[in-house]
Amino acid sequence: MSYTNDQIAELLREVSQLMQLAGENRFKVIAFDKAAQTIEGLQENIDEYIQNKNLTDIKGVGKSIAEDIYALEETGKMPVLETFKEKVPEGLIEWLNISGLGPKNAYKIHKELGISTIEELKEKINDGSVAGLSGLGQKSADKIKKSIEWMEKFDERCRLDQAQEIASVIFESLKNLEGVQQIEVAGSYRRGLETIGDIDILIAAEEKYIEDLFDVFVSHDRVTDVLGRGDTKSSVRTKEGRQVDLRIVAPKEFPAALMYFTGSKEHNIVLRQRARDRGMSLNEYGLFKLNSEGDTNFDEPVEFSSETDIYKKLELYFVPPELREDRGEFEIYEEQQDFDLIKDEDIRGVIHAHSTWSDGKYSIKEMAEACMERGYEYLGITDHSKTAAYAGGLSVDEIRQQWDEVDRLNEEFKKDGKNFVIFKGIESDILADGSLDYEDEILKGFDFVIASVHQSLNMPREQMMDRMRNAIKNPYTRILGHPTGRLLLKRNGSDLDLNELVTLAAEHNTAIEINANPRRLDLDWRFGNKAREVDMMTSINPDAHTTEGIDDIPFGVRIARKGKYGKDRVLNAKSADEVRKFFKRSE
Ligand code: DGT
Ligand code: CA
Ligand code: CA
Ligand code: ZN
Repeated sequence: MSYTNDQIAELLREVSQLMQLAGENRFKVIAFDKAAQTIEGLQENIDEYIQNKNLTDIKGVGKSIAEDIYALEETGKMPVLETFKEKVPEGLIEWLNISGLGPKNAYKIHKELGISTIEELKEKINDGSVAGLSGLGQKSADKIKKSIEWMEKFDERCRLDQAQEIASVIFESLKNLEGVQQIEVAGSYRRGLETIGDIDILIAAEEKYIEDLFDVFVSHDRVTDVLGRGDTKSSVRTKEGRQVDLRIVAPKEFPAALMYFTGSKEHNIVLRQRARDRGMSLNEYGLFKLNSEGDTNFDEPVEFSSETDIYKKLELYFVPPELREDRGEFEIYEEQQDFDLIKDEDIRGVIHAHSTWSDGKYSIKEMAEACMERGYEYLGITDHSKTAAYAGGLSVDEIRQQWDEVDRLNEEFKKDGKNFVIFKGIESDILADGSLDYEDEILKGFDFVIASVHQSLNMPREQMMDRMRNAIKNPYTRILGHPTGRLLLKRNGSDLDLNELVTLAAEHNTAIEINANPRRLDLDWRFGNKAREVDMMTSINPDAHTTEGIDDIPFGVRIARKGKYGKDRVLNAKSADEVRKFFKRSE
């Protein structure tokens, strides 16, 4: 086995966190944390040090940590981590985020009360058990309680897929209830933002149904706390720690309320101004004429029956929710109804998927069949390249065998009359200097190459830029994979000037993928305007490691919509023949 610098750093950091919770000596804790930091910032590949057995040459890596890393390399396990994993349950790590609760006390509470989740902790604070522990007392307990409340109130956001899981369950539980005329999830969720603060649900119902609807909502079995309940709005917290707001409005107000609560705030501000410019006032209740003093005249409503209607009154075509960010959508929808903005149904094939040849869970054939079942016309298989040894990257020999397998499968599909083709691809690591992972002789044999960074993501900006520029300019690179390497809410990506890279990619007729894995969604949609301006091609890639991973594509489509990609600029919305042409650079 071989590991990246980041992977090893992450493991060391986990050790230091677990050590804190186990009440381990402070200096040991710091030692692991420091080592993690150094290794993360290391220019060289740590593998070289491991092979040369000179890890202790790295400043901050002492003998015992070095031994742990050698052991990891040999056995796939880090002994010190295993020891502490046994001592401390994983849920406890989250407790470290509670200010006012030090690791020592955290360990004490966990040990003496036998609890390890934040929910349990809250219970034990409320029933006085925490205050009763020696060395804690009521004051500490109150402080912890407060900071949990604070943490939850200003809690980090969650990913779109996590929000979807919660939103859909609650939506389903409400949609068929008596009195519900219309229901929609609004807010950032409806706009398809990559991370979600709270989930906003909106229902159109007559007043007499409101109480019963709220009763069902607040007693849903996902709900752990009722944060507030009023005449028209209730807020709850789910057991995942997410806040969900339910607003119930009069049916005739629904379109205006939906528009308002979909946001974004910035989009709404422009809409309100457009209304004023046309002698009207727009708010969450509706559209009204202005009186002679320029105030809203609630006695003179302007009729509408849908969001489209309201937009029309503001001299706009319907703006798809994903575009409501005040980033140029008004200019577009003043002029035209649609510009072939990419849709789920437009996607014709799957590009960027892994198989058992590297770190995927299914064979190429199984992946291909899963694509066919879903109605796709092609699969671009891209296992990892040789430098990504930790992910089972392919040697030159293995590549040749894989090519034979793909040829065989393609013949088989043809014989069976299946309209399906597998493209031979590779997800080549972008090495530190920006070069690809094989000799030209081999690169030439692929139908296409996705070039991705998997190691040393934290190089200084200029160095990282050079690396990426080289990768984009390489004639074999057809798609740049997850360009920043970010993991949403977990790790910032590389420090890059993406506007420049988007431009460069367009110049070299190379696509930059929108990695559809909801943990990545990288390239970020915010570079969509630049991409549109320079006519950059994208490809909405699931980076699937399992057959289910293919189903991440719709997340990528949402992000592509936010980035204003038309169907014509999405590679896998094209036919297999057109894709082949793009790969061959022969247009
Ligand atoms: P989030 O929850 O942080 O992911 O983002 P949103 O966009 O869902 O924001 P949220 O839940 O605070 O509010 C939902 C929508 O309600 C928001 O997109 C626009 C509208 N809204 C909320 N507060 C205001 C406001 O103060 N002014 C305006 N114009 N609109 C607002
Ligand atoms: Ca929200
Ligand atoms: Ca909200
Ligand atoms: Zn991949």
